Amino acid sequence: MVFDDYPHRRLNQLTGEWVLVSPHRTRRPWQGQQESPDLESRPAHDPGCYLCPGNRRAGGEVNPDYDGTFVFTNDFAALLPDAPPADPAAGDDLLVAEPEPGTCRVVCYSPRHDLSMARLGVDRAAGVVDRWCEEYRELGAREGIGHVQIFENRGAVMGCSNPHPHGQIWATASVPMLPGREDARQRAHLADRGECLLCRYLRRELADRERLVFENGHFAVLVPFWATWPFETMILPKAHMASILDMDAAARRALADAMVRLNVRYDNLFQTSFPFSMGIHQQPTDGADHPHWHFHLHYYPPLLRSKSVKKFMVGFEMLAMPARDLTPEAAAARLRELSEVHYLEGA
Ligand code: H2U
Ligand code: ZN
Repeated sequence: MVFDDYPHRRLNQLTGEWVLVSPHRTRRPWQGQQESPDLESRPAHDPGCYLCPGNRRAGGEVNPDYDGTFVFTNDFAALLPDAPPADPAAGDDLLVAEPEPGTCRVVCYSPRHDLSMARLGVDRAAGVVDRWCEEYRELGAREGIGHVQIFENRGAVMGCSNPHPHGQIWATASVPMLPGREDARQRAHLADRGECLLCRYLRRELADRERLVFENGHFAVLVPFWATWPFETMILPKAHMASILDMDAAARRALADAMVRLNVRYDNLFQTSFPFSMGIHQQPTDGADHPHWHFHLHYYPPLLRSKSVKKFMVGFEMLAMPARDLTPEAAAARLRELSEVHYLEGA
């Protein structure tokens, strides 16, 4: 690209936001420390973990002796099913507030305290995908639930309180801000161009291959052209699918395969259990038709240079716009060259 060596900004087609890219800065000297691989191992069962089978949670309930996945309503849920009877802020056009009824669930991926998606194996990971589909279907069908956000927050640097492999689901009445923006952008793109934004984008990425990390029969894993976080990726279904419920059994398994392989590469990058927030963006559950929606997964990892050097969204980024030095193309090349054998295998 003509901008390869010059500061430029790139448009995030999904959000309409811009990111500043400064490729020339990656040439400045870096006296980074060489860090040793993370070899810390955890027990398969931790008596003090509130997600392990048979243990008591804060709410007083005892977890069943589960084998595959286990889902429960969050004991400290950020959302509650009932709206207050009267709206005290009604009519105030300055201090605007609305009730947000909903529910929060925790999804344990495995009874094994010591595993993560990277080391779960494709069969078990496919079980997680099946469970996500069930939850999305069940919560989305509920009266008054307009959106279901499936996500995982992993690693202490991300503020995750427990290493036991798990994710969360927050179901809300309204469509939250970020999926809402993607909804509007995808809708406008289909209306203007007569084609799905992400179908078109994916075709371009599969032709260019510069930002592609790997692919399987049903999914592509890539660093988006407009990525903000250093090693940000997206997983995109090659076929147009509005939600995870559009996947057949083969596609579900292929998604599990893509997630496991990406997580292995991530762990291998800095030889640590790689922290990130990931989430699935898909069509709202408001009952309306959403032909413009192409479901996808976002991975937002904070690490920049090593297992202890993370990117901070501060200064210009907090006050003006996000910025990056490492180009998405360079990040994709790094991820592409990594092994798909986990660094702890056989260690
Ligand atoms: P993290 O993914 O941020 O670690 O969150 C795990 C969730 O588990 C967190 O939202 C919930 C917390 O509220 N939790 C319970 O529901 N029951 C417990 O006994 C402890 C934690
Ligand atoms: Zn545990």
